Amino acid sequence: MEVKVLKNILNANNQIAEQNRRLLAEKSILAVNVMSSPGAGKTTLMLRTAEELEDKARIAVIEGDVSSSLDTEKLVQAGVTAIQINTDGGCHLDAGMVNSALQNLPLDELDIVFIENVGNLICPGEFELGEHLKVVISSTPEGEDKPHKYPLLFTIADAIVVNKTDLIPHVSFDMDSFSRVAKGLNKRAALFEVCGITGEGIGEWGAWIMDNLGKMRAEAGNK
Ligand SMILES: Nc1nc2c(ncn2[C@@H]2O[C@H](COP(=O)(O)OP(=O)(O)OP(=O)(O)O)[C@@H](O)[C@H]2O)c(=O)[nH]1
Ligand SMILES: [Mg+2]
Repeated sequence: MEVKVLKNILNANNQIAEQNRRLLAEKSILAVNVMSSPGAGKTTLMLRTAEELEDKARIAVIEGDVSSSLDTEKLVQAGVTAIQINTDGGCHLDAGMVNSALQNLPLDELDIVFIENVGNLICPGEFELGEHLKVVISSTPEGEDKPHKYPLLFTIADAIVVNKTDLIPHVSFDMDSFSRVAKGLNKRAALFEVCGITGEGIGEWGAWIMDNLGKMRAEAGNK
């Protein structure tokens, strides 16, 4: 019985995710779902990405948090178009929430929408949002064993971003071991090593995003 209930919820979510996909395709917008545990550096990556892509693409960020609008305020203060979703206790975003946020963004003036999911390394992996790319951030103080212990997000990710590389000397994070396990779960994912404070590695990450925007638009043009 419970399995059936969960299936119904996921089916309903997937139908709205499909609507989001159609809306994004109509507007030729790339959508990127950014997931991580709380504090791994999602908002910081959004701020650095907005700087990196400033002259290359018009971006907006949908901010998902259980409560508060702190992350949106940070982005807006930095001049980034951003909109807040509060889940009021929910541990992940769903496609309906993203649909409401999309309706409130100036879609005709955007190239890329980043969706900062609720800080959680488990639940966001279960819910399609209609995004083109799934990204998981793992920060070095969390330890190199996260892909072992929370495999789902690492398995479904198109990119795995290791953040807080500046802290490696202090937290004894073994990058080789992390990469080995992550690649064992998912050979397809691009792997980036970045520092949200110094901006190291953000150039490669930004180039990958732009590359995916180009590919998405080329594929849409061929249809
Ligand atoms: N040392 C260091 N600190 C970082 C780095 N990136 C982010 N931080 C800090 O880590 C803390 C959390 O960063 P956020 O970007 O707010 O993390 P988040 O994933 O958005 O957090 P939630 O939205 O609460 O889940 C902040 O104090 C950041 O300044 C980094 O590369 N190095
Ligand atoms: Mg945040």
